[in-house]
Amino acid sequence: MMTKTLTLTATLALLAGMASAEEVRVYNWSDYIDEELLAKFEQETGIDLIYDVFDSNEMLQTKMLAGGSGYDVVVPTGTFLQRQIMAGAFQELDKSKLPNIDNMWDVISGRTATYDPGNAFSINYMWGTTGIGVNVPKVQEILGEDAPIGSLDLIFDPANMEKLAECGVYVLDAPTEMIPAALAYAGMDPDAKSQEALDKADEIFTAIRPYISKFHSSEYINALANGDICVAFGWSGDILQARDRAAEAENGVEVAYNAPSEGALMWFDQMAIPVDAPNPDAAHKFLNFIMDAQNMAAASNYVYYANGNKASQEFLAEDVIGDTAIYPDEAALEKLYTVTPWGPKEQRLLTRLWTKIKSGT
Ligand code: N2P
Repeated sequence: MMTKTLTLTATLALLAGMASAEEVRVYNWSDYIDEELLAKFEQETGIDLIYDVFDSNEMLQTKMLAGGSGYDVVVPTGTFLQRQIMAGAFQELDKSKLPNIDNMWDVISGRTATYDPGNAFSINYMWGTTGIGVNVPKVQEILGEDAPIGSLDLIFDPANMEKLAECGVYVLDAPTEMIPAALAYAGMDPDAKSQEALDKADEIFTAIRPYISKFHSSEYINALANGDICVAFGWSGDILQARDRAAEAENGVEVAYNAPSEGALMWFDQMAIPVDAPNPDAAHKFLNFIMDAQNMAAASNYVYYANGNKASQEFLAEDVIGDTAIYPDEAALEKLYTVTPWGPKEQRLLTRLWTKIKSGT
């Protein structure tokens, strides 16, 4: 009798234990957080955090439009978020569960409201620009002291690219960012989506295609840092992370990031909760944790991206808040542009063009 009672008690305890093993699944960009924060979230909440990474909006969008991703928190860029909201992919945030939302910065919330009116479905995680990463000594050795490291000429002028090909050039596998850059180089509206614009982008990429060694959206961090490549067209913070990795390795590689002088894309990555998230309550806890001023500052200090959290600013390192490549001043801001989403039909044409460009045929 006694034994049986104990067994039952033990069974109940076990079941209770299983029920309390709460989980939250987060799907974020690669190289986009200080992993110590993930451990801190688990310690503070007792919730198991499953953290997966991606490096392409298109990949995330496929999952969001199909549904059933199993994720509780995802991080699309504003333009993609907007289309996914319209497709019904997200649930409205319950702001009563997000007291730290008061920490958010009205300047950025004002801008993200363009993609998510009233910021009803998302909070800003990070924002940044898309631009040029170079191994300065290497590029100057090849193109001379006055190499145009801050200009789109570096990437899109075939005469430069032909020479740079010998030390390696990667560009993002992100058509919604690379096509606008080509259009900015041509002096056209970077947000144009007409056939004429696509043809122009095709022409520009076809001329430099033989000199691009890879289209990839995350490998360039290490490739730049260890000297495998000398140029990457990529994301601001990623290139600044490459700068640090190179400095730590003391390998003679000196990386610099520049937002192109002709104009750079400014984007906003937004945390949102899928409509079919298994654990929306834990998702809100994760969002609230991220919006804590010190947590958000720790994330930015680690990945070198600006964030949309005003209260975090007093905790930011000087080489983050004081760097106009991360927190642009008025003059830097004037050179940044934003873009609008591609509709379903336009997106198909864009994808077809991008596949053609990448294949080099
Ligand atoms: C992080 C890159 C995120 C920027 N590695 C893309 N929106």
